[in-house]
Parts: sequence; C-alpha cells; structure tokens
Amino acid sequence: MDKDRFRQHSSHWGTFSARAHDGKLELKGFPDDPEPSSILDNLGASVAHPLRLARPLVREGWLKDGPGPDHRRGHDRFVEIGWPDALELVVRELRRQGAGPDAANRSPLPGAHVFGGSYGWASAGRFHHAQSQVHRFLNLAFGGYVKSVDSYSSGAGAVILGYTLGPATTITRDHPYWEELARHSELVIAFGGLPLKNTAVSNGGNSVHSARDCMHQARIRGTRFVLVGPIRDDLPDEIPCDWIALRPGSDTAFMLGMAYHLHATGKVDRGYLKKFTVGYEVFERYLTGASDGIPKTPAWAAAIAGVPVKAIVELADAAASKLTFINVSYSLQRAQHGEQPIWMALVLSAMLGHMNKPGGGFSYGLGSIGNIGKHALGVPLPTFSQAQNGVRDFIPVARIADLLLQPGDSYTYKCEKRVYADIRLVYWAGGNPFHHHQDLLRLERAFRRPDTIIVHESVATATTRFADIVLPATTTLERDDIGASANDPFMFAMEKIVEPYGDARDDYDIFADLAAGIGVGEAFTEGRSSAEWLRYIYEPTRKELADKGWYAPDFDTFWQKQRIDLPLSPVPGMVTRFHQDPAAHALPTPSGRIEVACQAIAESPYAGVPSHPMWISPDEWLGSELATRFPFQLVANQPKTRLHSQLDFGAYSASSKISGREPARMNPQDAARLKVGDGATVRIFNDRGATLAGVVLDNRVRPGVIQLATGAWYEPKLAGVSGVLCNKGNPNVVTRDIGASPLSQGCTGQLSLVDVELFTEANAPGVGYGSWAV
Ligand code: PGD
Repeated sequence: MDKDRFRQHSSHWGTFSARAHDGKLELKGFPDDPEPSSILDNLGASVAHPLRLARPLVREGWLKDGPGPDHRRGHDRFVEIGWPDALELVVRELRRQGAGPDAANRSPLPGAHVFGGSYGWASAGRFHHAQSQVHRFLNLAFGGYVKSVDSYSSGAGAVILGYTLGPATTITRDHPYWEELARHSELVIAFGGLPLKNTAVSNGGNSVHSARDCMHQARIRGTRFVLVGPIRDDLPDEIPCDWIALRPGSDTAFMLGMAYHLHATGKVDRGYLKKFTVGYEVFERYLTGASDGIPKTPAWAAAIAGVPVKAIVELADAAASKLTFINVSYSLQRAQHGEQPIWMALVLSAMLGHMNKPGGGFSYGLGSIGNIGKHALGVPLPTFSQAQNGVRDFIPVARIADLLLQPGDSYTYKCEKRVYADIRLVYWAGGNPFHHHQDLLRLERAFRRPDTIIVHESVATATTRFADIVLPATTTLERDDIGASANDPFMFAMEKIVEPYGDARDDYDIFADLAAGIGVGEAFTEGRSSAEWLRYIYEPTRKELADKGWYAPDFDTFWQKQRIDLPLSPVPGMVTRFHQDPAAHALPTPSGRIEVACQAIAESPYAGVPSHPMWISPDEWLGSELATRFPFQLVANQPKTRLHSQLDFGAYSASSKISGREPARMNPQDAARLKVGDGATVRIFNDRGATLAGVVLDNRVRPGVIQLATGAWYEPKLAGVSGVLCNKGNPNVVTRDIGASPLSQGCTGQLSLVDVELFTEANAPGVGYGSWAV
C-alpha cells in the first residue's frame, strides 16, 4: 500500500481523505464541503486505541456453565480465544438454537426466538453495513428473526405522521428544502431549533454541510428566526433570533395557545383547511374548550410553558401575517406523549395555510439530521440484500428491555394488540444499546435473561461487557466500501486506509465463516468475496444512471475517479404533489388528506392516544409530587463532539470533557443556588440512578434545566449510591424506559426529572475506560 497517498473515505459526519503514519491519522475534509465536521478529529483514535478489540472474547461464566440466563452477565471476566475456537463455539450455539440449512422450512421457525433487531448506526458504507450483514445472516441461518421497527431518533413522530400526513421517511425528503428557507421564508419558527451539531451528521454520509450557509442567506434577506426551546444554541449563536425559552416538553400547549389566538382573531385559513384537511371541527371543539371546558387561550398556554402571554400572542399574529415556516425537531417527540407536539405543529401549519407555498409550511426534523431538507435522488443506491425474513414478529425498537423481561406479555402498537416473544438468543452488530437505551439498570436486568448474547464490535463498549461472545470487527477505515446516502448527491469510493487492528475481521467475513459452519455458506456469500460484492451492488445504480442518460462509468473507472455525481429526482415530493392536486395525489393517510383529527385513531380500542392533538401532562412534570424531590428538567440530547457514543475517546470528544466526564450545562442562577462552580463535579440523580458530570455554566440554558448530552460511555462504578451510578456522565442511567404512548411506543430518552448536587472530587473515583479482565 502506498503509505503517502491520501485515500478517500466517508463517515456519517462527512467525506474526507486520510493517510496513516506510525498509527497516526492525517486527515483532510472533502474539498467541496463548506464546513467539514470537527467530529472527523475523533477518527484518529480509532486506529490503535487500547479500547480496540483485538481478539475474540468469551465470558468466563458462559464458557464454564454453558448458555442460560445469568446474573453475572455484565460483571464477569472474559477469556481471549482464537478465531477457530470462537467460530466453532458460535456455530455450536447457533445450531443448538435451531440454525441450519433447513431452518426456513421448519414450523415454528427457530428464528422466532432470536432477536436480531440489532439497532444502531454502525458506520457508513453501503456494503459493510453491520445491520444489513447481521440481518442477511440471521434470515439465512434461522429462516428469519424477531426484528425491530422504527428508530430511537424518531419513534413517536414517525408513527403519528404515518396517520396524519404520510410516512416520515417520505415527508422528510420532501418540501420544504433548506434552499426554500434561504430564499423565501419570512418567519422561521423553530421548535427545538435547527442545531448544526445535528445537521453535521447523516446516516450513511453527509458530504456537503450547507445548513449554516442557508440560514445566513435567509438572515441576510431579512428572515426573522424564532427559536422556541430551552437551549439558545440549538440555533447557531450568530443567527439573530427571538429566543422563547419555554419549559422543555410544553411545546404542544404553546402551539395550542397560538392556535387559539388565530381562532379568536379570525386568522385561521379556513379555505386551506377545507381543501386539504379533515377533522378540524373536532379539534376546534377542543381548542375552544367546547369539548372539555378548558379554552386553550394564550394565558392557559403561557402558564404551562412558563413564558409570557404576549410572546404567544405576538408570534401567532406574526405567523399569520408573514410567510411562515414551522419546524419541529426530533428531540420534541423523544418524550412521553411525543406524538402531540409533532401533530400539533402540523395542525398549526395547516391553520396558517402556508403549506403549499415554497418557504412556508411544516417540516419535521429539519436540523435533526443532515439529509433532511435536501433533494431526493433519482437513482437507487447500491444495496446489499438482506434476504427474506420469515418471522413476522417484531418490536417497536425502544421496547427491547420489555421484550427480554416480559415474554408472553401483551402491549399495543399502532392500534394493534401484540405479544412479546420469548427470546433465547440476541445477536447484535453495529449498535450500542448500553448507550442508546433508557434506564440502563433495567436494561442490565433484561440482558441477564437470554441464553446467549453475541456482539460484533470494534471497541470495548459497555454492550460488549454484557455479551457472552464478542467478535472483534474491523472499523470502516480498515476496508474498501462504497459511500452513498439518501439525498446526498454523490457516490464515493471509500478506500481502505489502515490494516485491521489485531485479529479484527470484517463483519462480512465473520458471517461468511459462520454461515459455512452451519451449512448456509453458499447462500450467504453467493460465491462472492467482499471485493466482488462491491462491484455487484454497484451495477444496478450504474445501469439506472445509464438508462437515464447520466454519466455511468464502469466500476473500475468509478473507483479510479473516486466519486460520481448522482442525479436528483425530477418528481416532486409527495406533499408537494398533494398540494398541486389533492384529488389526483391523495396522501397515504386514512382519509387521503392531512388529518387534523383522525377517525382511525378515534375508532380503535388500542390507539391509546387522543384522536386530535392535545396537551397531556407527562407523568414526570413540574408541579407533581415527583418534582418536589427532583426539581430539574434534564434534557438528554445529541452530543456536539461525536456521533452518539461513537469514538467518545476521540480527540474532539475528549476535548469537551471536564475531568474526564461529560459536560452538563446549567444556568448560572441555578448553579449559584446550588453553590456549584464552573467545572465542578455534580451528581445528577433520581430514583432510577445517578450519573456524575462536569458543570459548565451557561446563560444559554433556561433556568431549571440541566443539559447532558448522550454518548458518554456507561461506567457503572460506586453502585449502591442511589441505584446505579455512572462515573462518566451517561444520562441514560436516569432516563425512563416507557413508550412515548401505546400508539408508537417510541423512545422517551430526551426528558426526565432529576435533582443535582455538588459531588466532592475527593470522593469521586478516577475516570478511565477500564481494561478487559482477561
Ligand atoms: P452508536 O454510538 O452510533 O449508537 O444509538 P446507536 O446504538 O446507534 O453505536 C454504534 C456502534 O456501532 C458503535 O459502538 C460502533 O463502534 C459500532 N460500529 C461502527 N461500525 C461498525 C461496524 O462496521 N461493525 C460493527 N460490528 N460495529 C460497528 C443511537 C441512538 O441513541 C439514537 S439514533 C438516538 S436518536 C437516541 N437518542 C437519544 C436521546 O436523545 N436521548 C437519550 N437519553 N437517549 C438516546 N438514545 C438513542
């Protein structure tokens, strides 16, 4: 390998090129990217960090006593073994669980007891995508597996939009686009902001970071920005805005107050409602108080949201008089009753009647992820087939602990009653549930129940510690792949930059060997090496480009050129087409129109949510008995210095830490009351657990709120101090593990009630990443 050549590669947070010398990575951002993400600086640490997994590991208790539920999981020692032994152990266990060439013909399918939902972002790259790999493997080995549906990002929002506007995946790749905001919007109301830390990242890659430029173009044109949210820098500091620092979780009430004012002052666009929506009359009875005796006046809303009445009135008046664009971020719906603010923002936008105008209307998740608000592509991307999953069973993704703890119990999802399967084998590749799930002490209990847990990872995350068998996977830098992602207009060659660490192997090669061991090798590989698969999955995209008259080089030319442009789809998006001709292009909702009130929800005995948007106090709400003990609202949001938990030990992430712990931001007024200084260590706790963090005083955080990003690695030390205690600042030890509602069962990790106290450094344990007990 020519060590001096910079090789192109891609990550969820941007395209780059790099070369390695003596284990150190030298890196350059993609030249066409106006703002390469600083998260790239974390990549250097992945090359040869002590946390890298070099060899397969087996938990001592599992090795000694065999498969079965085990309370030692998570706290046991591990034994290092060679690949031949590891593969043999795994094959034996998979066979015991029913894997084999005839699995798909058996009834019931053995895969009905295998959880392969394996949620997680893994790494960019169309072929070495860990979830696609594990899903294909389980489908061929077991005839299928119990999967997961929806995402931790957008569980509640995606489900409610499915009933009221259309599939979120379609909507978020539709109007309004960033450039429409830049060119046309007169008023941008951003509930939860438009944070650049989130636009930096897209699942699969984000080559051109243009959100900041678009906001600047709008600002220069005179667009007014209003940030409704508890944290000021959820909109870039340099974008002047009116900041309405409402109580986290009160957005639905705030929007209802605006809606009431529009109604009371005759500013509702009834022509729009009549033509494009159903159910407004039902909602209006709630809005005015005709159905429940409580008019949702601005004064009513202001008392709930903790903002001045005039802020609501003024904003409603402004919205009615200007071309207004309303955005709701994903963060709003990652909470109990998380469907409501998303649905209410849609209804408010419909009442204003701007949804059919460029630069006006409703958007879900602009600013929550980098590829939203960009144009859809006109060709399919290379895809590695996952084969057929014969098991029909699934869970809404954030119900993983319920699934493992409560086999046979019933629950509801999307107006259906369902039953949890009895899971005996968990197979995870490319995710970190001990980062992403809520109430980690409960998750620990859940992970003790299956017979066997197998994890592929490249680094020693907390999840690997709760596994029985850990197989070391290569990182993206250690393999060739194809980089491409929804709404990103390029396809990239991703060249291998460094040799694999230790004995780490590609997920594909591991699965290929396991598949051979259980008699489905040919079915899994189809006789191709990973290099041959790259050529194979490239071909359908090339053919479609050629058919459409676009530049369509053969694979070798593409690889040599390093990148090709992908065309945008000439077909307008679903919501745009609907507005052009609602009769010809009905929305995929029960009525074919925007559902202000939803009859299908009203009629279902299992819906578990009201039939129109409604303010419902969460269980953990200010004024409750709980709030007297836990008076702070914790906002556990996405981090700025890394993607989720990935490369928390990297340079950029580490640079934000305080004495090795995750920074927790709080308002100086609160800090003064608690006698906590900048940089102090605090204990953030509630009845579920406690976590240590380093304090940053910041006026940009609403008083009464403490903000602690997700992603610091779970390090359970000092157990017994009010439940579990994480030494590094993982907020998911205090978040609550319930579904957003019986309808969506979405993740509720964003908001919880906690208390905060000074933690004296003298008693604090040292922060480290620990080492494997081998
Ligand atoms: P990541 O840290 O991205 O978190 O949860 P997710 O599990 O996706 O984990 C990916 C893992 O894949 C990493 O450990 C990485 O090392 C591993 N990996 C990378 N590449 C490969 C590979 O090629 N092969 C293998 N085998 N492994 C690989 C994210 C989830 O967290 C998300 S999307 C959201 S939006 C949620 N957000 C919140 C929140 O706002 N608040 C709370 N409290 N909790 C949340 N959790 C959720």
